[in-house]
Amino acid sequence: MKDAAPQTIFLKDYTPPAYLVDSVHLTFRLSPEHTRVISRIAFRPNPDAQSKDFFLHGENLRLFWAKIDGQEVEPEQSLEGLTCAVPDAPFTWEAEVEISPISNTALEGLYISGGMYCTQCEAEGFRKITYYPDRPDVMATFTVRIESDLPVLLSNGNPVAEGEGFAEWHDPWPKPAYLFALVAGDLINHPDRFTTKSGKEVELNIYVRPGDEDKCAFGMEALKKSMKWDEDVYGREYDLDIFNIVAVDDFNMGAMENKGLNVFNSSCVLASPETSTDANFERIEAIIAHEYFHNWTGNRITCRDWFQLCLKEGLTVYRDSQFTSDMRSAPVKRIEDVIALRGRQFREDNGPLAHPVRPASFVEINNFYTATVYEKGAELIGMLKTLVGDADYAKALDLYFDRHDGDAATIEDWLKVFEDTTGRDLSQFKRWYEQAGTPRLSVSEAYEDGTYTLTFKQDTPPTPGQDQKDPRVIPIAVGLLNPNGDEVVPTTILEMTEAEQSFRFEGLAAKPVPSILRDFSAPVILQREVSDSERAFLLAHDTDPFNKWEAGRALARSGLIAMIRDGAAPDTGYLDALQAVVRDDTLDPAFRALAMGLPSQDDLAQTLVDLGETPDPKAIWQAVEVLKQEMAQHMQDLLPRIYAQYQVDDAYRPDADQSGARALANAALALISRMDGGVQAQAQYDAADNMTQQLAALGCLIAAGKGDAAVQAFYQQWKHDRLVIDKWFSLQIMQADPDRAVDTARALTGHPDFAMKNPNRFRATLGALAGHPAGFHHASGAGYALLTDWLLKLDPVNPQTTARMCSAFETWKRYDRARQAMILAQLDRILAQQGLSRDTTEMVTRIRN
Ligand code: 0A1
Ligand code: ZN
Repeated sequence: MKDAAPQTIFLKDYTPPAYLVDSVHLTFRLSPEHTRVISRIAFRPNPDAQSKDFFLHGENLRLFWAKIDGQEVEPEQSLEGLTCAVPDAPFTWEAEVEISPISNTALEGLYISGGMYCTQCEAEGFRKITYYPDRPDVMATFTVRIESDLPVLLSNGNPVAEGEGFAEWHDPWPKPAYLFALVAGDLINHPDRFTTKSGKEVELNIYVRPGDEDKCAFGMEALKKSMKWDEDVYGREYDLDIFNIVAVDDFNMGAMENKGLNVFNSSCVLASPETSTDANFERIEAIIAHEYFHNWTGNRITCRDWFQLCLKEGLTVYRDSQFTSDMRSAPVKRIEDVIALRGRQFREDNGPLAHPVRPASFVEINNFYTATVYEKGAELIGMLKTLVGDADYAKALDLYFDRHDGDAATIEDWLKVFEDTTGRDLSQFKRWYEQAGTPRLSVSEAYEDGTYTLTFKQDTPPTPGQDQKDPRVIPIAVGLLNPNGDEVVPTTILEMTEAEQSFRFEGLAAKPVPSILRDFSAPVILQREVSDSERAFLLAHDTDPFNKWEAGRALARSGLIAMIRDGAAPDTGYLDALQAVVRDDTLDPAFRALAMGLPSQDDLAQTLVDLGETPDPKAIWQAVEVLKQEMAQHMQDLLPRIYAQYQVDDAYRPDADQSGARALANAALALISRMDGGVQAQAQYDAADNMTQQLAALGCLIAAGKGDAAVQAFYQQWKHDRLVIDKWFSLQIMQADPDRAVDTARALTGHPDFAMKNPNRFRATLGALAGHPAGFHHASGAGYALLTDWLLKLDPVNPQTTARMCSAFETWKRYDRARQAMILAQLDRILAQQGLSRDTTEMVTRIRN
């Protein structure tokens, strides 16, 4: 059978489902090759429907029989599902199908990972399990019976019965099929309990494969903190008797919020000091919170259709970032989030894959789990909160939960609760959801007779399918400093609504220095001619930690650009200003570590493009190397003191304080290694009793060209641990010299531990290469060819991960003609592959246009 031609689906074509479902009963007879799924589904006609056609999604299912109200029927089957004549009244549908979990390498639907059965149904995986109206606006209660000899049999909701070879679960909360989950395996649980604020006792479990049981404690603490935080901050309580988390090795994404049964990529839940870095711990805490918070923002209130994905994802990312800010350091979290936003979302928004936070069309929804939907979606929530204020934000959220509990809602519903709460008209704000592209905000200033005027102009470049952009509401947080460094106007929110708009500050004794877009109050690109001396002034005096960091980053960027463009020497003004920050013991060490970071090479490439230049990835890499060397030299007296001062003597804790100290000491170590040839790094490597110290030292040794022995020793020490070996794969590539990166990656794809079918290992290898700009964009084109070879191998196995990794090519238009031609040739090679998946076809087609 031939695949149907991929169809574009449009938001404007939404129609309500023809039939609604009241309840679903499923029986699974598990077997690797021949799992049987027997369904009994209570349907009723939807009074709001525009059609009476009965259609059930279903893919790769072998149908044995189907019945309506007990009478066998002969449905008409197609590649996408089936149709059947049905009564114009409530009826019961029953069917039995067979599926083969063992052959499911796409990891959507029911599959087997490391001997464990598990499911992934978001977005459209349930249709690979049984025939069903697989759309989020069809919500039903589920009762599930699992028959298997495996000891642990889990599904959503509460357990209702279990016995020899079976278990039954009932989920009383109506849900869409994408939240269905089943897990079965020989698993070990890490148990705990939580009492909700109204006194409900909840059993908590983290289930893992034997051998991983020592890596659950941190995740469990994070879960309990998340449950408490959602009660305290949003008033949201948990609503089942049990909450289960399962760690799975083969998983396309980070984790999944299935009702009462969250499934996690093992890299996003398993943690121990010996095997996980501080960054891993922080990420795990955030992802556990994210999935837990979905219980209200996603599950109790879900999305009407997949165009509304940002309704649950933007809000839930925003909530998890609030949680991390509360648990750790808010300024540090904000800086980290903005680095990630600029690195992934601005890049996406600026290229051929740009799309609105709420897309208007898609071919394959899996291609829209993007930084735009998630991270920019979260920025929109933050702006909304800034515009309405904290108190009205809290009221609007209460109204949202009251009004829409149990609904499949839309962005219109979401904005309406804010309009009803505040009386504001949010129609202009809605443009943020509908228009793609990052606004450029240019600023000019004037000072006369004590009045200081800031004039802003906003402009958003065209994006695919959207040539014209309308002005958006932009909350611009501004503070003003006196020339002596005192703050004369504390943070004020300017609400920009026009294409061009001026704001006046009166009664100022002298021309102030503005600190604009504090705390990164809007996801825009600020374009302002600022002298290096003003940047150094803000780096020294700004009271807003984000803008203080931003000033240092801008200084570093302008110095690097001068080095790349004009062959300038490293800017000593920057080095002096940085040194002052690094030595300032009143500043948070984590902040100082962030200040020592340089703009990414990808960021520098884009900055050059914005200046009308064609970036040379190797030249960018070299400039960064030279600057790092200068930093090491310039601070050579200070760095050993910092390194020694911020050694942590206490027992390892992955908290903000300790990890901040380690981050600063390790940033110092990276520079020290440039001066001492890796002696200190080797000492740290040998003494390390935690992965943060060990991996940082290993990175320094590889970068110093002294890593061979440690690389071998690390492998011998950790070859039994899949997650640590992922780090081993990626670090070698990340730290490789640009001329060696492709060969290193290629050699690692030949390593016996390379496993294409495991998304983590694939990303650790080919993703690391794509993340090494000077290696990936090597003038030989070998990086492009190697990635393409592997994408072509992976596509028939796992289309979702293949398609996502195609975004490595999204910046192709930045580069010179020779590189462009080589990339286009590889993209054409991908498109020419027989039977290329819909996922990859859509991505490559969009990138190429
Ligand atoms: N909803 C999950 C992310 C997710 C999306 C799709 C997946 O498979 C295609 C898996 C997970 C979250 O936001 O965490
Ligand atoms: Zn999510």
